Amino acid sequence: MSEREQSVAQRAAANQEKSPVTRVFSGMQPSGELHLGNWLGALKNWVAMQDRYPCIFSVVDLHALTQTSDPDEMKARIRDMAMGWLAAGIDPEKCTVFVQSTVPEHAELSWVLTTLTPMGLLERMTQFKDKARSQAENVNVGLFSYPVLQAADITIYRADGVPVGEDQVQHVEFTRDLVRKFNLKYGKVFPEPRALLTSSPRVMGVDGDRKMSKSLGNHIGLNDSADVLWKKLAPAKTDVRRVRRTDPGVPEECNIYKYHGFFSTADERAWAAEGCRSAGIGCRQCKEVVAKNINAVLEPMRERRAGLEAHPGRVDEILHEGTKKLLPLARETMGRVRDAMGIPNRGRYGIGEDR
Ligand code: AQP
Repeated sequence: MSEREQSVAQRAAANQEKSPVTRVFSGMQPSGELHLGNWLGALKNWVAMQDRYPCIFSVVDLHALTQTSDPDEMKARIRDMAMGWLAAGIDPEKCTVFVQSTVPEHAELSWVLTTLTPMGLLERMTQFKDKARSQAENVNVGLFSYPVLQAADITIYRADGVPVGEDQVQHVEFTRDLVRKFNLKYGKVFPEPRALLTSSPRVMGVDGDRKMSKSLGNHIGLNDSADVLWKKLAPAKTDVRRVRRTDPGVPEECNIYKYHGFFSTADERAWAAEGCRSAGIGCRQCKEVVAKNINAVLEPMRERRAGLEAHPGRVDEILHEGTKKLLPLARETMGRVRDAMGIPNRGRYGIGEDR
């Protein structure tokens, strides 16, 4: 394990040991297909957590507006993302699933939090710097203030557990800073949230060089067929020492061996490690076992997804139910925020109760 991986693992373990989580919130942008990085870094954790905590999971379409502007594409992607979650095991009987923009209090609280946010803090966010580079033609203010909206997503439900991948930890820490600032200035309204990481908080892409990401084209989609999966895995980078079949390698420095860590049994991992070190097996053989094991995980998802695709209306209903369930809680939080800050509650003007 590298030093970086060790520190992330330690942080993840420390996170689990802290005070108990009472409510979980997390979201994903409908910016394209779900991939193994999303699943291993976050979604798998969501599925496990729905049995242990009250969980709220949001398709964060307002965030996606910072990147996508095609209305038809947006509509299709929102439903597609929800389908992907349900196919992966998210159960609306156990947790709440909804679309961010259908609860307007996210945007309202976001503005309030913006007034507490120093520019300098946002300028330090690495995701903003990365995105500003990768979409240089569209560096909008939403991209810059993205972490503030994310802080509002979490705090509007007064959630204290946020299952995310490593790339989002900085944003959760930012949320904690804002919460402390708000509570100090206006009185305690919000609990301090913390990131909940899996044991695979940063999954590398098939290029072996960078984080698995759709935009980098180095991902394996949760909806990929066995054929597509193999087309991506077969040329995937392995340990650079293994130029020829007879060259021995160092499994700990091979990304495919890391995938074995996520998907294979202890025996298979031992077989791969020994075969790599001794050049007893070739990289192709090693990848075939990984492919078999990834397929075993994806196959039930593909089947569930096919079932959902036959009933898209059911997915819309689930999302609608989620919104209905969450609106009162979001309104209650905004009522508390308004009281704390000395701005009027809407109820006073006869335009709806806040709490
Ligand atoms: N490679 C990854 N390893 C571990 N966790 C990951 N996550 C994303 N990639 C990895 C986690 O998945 C959740 C969804 O995050 P998102 O909505 O921000 O998705 P994303 O980052 O937009 O996914 P991409 O593929 O990286 O998108 P592009 O390429 O469009 O920027 C988060 O919890 C994230 O940490």
